[in-house]
Amino acid sequence: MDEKIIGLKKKFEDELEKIENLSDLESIRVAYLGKKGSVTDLLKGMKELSNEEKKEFGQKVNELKGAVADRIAEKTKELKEKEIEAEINLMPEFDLSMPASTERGSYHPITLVQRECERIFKSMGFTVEDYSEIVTDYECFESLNIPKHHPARDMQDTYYLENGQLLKSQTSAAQNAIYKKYRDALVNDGVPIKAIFPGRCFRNEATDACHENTFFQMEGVMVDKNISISNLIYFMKTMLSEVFQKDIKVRLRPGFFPFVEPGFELDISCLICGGEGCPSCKHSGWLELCPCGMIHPEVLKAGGIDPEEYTGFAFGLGLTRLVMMKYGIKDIRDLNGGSLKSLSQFTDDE
Ligand code: FA5
Repeated sequence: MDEKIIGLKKKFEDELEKIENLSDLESIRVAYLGKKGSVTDLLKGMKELSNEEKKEFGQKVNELKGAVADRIAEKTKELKEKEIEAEINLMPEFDLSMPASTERGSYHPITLVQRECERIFKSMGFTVEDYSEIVTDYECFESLNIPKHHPARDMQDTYYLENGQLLKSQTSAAQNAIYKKYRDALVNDGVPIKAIFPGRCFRNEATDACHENTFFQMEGVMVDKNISISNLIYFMKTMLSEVFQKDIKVRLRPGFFPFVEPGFELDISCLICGGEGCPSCKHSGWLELCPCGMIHPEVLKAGGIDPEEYTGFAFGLGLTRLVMMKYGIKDIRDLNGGSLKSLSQFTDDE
């Protein structure tokens, strides 16, 4: 029986020597130590032995089992180290002494204009709020006086998630949360709510020179006692003259949004064609830039604010369109195109 053990051990060592990868090593482990493996098989021949011999032979088989297991563990370690070494050899070499690239990136034109608007509004006492891109139906529509099946929803078809949430179609989706966040300070301490919230919006849109399916807006709200349309016009005018650093022709016309009453469309004379008409302004000479209005009493109520006591204005600036006008970009799609060559024309490396 001893020769059997010695023979099997030699056979195992010869086979182990030739193994070059972990999967072959696993096969040899099963062939020797598995339930039907050669080492386990040795025990089957013990029936003919005396009790004393059985004890001695069993002990030797167990020693063989342990030795085989140890050799497999050693080989596993060796093969794993070889695999890591091979991976390292495949990696490109890094020369840590090489000087860093001197080419610097630049900010996207939308980022630059957004920061400029933030600076202007902060200087007028507004806080800048951040808000999620994924919102609930309540935030985007119902809290804004747009119940289910309201026709105003047709203008803002967007992308829905399986859980019923949606990619926000307008920054107005943050209004309700902002009112709830600041109403205590308004009611208890008399601190007016003055906030802007820039953000990315999404709409299921047929794209053209002035429509994208992904674009930026910047919402602004102000709520206090005795806020009127004159306050709204003052802030809009200040913002536009600061952004453009020159006189801009604007027009205010009635506009319908269920969350403001009265509502307005604030258009600016197209700066691409000087008001003559071009594809960027749909040949009208005017570009819809910043709808606005006095916040609807139902919207204030949904935000926990008493509309009998407080009034406010809200606006939804089309930030991407503002960028087009500021830099004379004729096609809105260039802003999302990701071409560094064309974008770098409009930016400076800050
Ligand atoms: C709204 O989204 C309202 N939430 C704005 C608002 C806020 C009204 C507060 C009253 C009070 P509208 O769908 O018109 O409104 O979009 C506002 C601005 O976003 C537009 O004037 C335009 O400048 C910009 N905009 C809208 N859709 C697109 C689009 N597909 N691509 C690029 N800009 C767009």
